[in-house]
Amino acid sequence: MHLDHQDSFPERHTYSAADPVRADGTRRAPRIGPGGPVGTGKTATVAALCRALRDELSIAVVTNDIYTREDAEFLLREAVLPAERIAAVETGACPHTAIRDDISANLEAVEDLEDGVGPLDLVLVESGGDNLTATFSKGLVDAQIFVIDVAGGDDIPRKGGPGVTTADLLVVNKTDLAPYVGVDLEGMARDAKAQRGELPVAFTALKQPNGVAPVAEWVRARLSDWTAARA
Ligand SMILES: Nc1nc2c(ncn2[C@@H]2O[C@H](COP(=O)(O)OP(=O)(O)O)[C@@H](O)[C@H]2O)c(=O)[nH]1
Ligand SMILES: [Mg+2]
Repeated sequence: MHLDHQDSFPERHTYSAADPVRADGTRRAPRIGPGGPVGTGKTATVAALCRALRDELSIAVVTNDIYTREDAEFLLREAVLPAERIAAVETGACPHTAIRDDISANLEAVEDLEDGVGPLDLVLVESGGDNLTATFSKGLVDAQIFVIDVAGGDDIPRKGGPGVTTADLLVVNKTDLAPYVGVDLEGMARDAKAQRGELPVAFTALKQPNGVAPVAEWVRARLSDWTAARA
């Protein structure tokens, strides 16, 4: 029996991009999500971005850990932002579920920060460490940064996966370690380009002074795009 499904498929319901306008009609802060495997430098990226941008922007951060508030506590200890600008979501499960599947706890944390210390210019939502397939729902963030590091091996860009191939920015961190782990940075850059085409890649050494500069520049450019879209 042949069934013609053309007119009979059910309507699809997916998370669409979160509404960019607040209830009062003003444009809300863009939400940028650093994700990537455990230990690559997501929290280091968030900390360095806060230090680089906090004098020019009103920033808030949401962290995601499985059973702890470790990343939020690190950011507090490092005093990258006042405590009331940092919120911790305990995912209780694989971190990607809270940034991709059921994003409600993260959305609530973002909204509480906006209500408590807003109006904000920028919200950073750090994913818990996950694997190469972990990506954010477009209903939670407006742009994603995928953080990998050279110590994970120079074959990671070649292995692909949605983080490496589709993130709005790919950060290859810990370039200072390249000589110690025998990694060819130019080869990594070629592989990343082959996977990503024109999408940008930033090589960073976040432990070095101003090592976050290429990522901070990219964030500034995203913010001016965001503001320009208001017109
Ligand atoms: N050598 C080196 N270590 C780094 C760099 N960035 C971060 N780290 C260290 O790598 C470890 C994991 O970083 P973290 O930001 O917590 O990773 P996360 O799990 O992705 O959030 C920490 O000990 C950081 O101090 C870097 O550029 N170079
Ligand atoms: Mg972290």
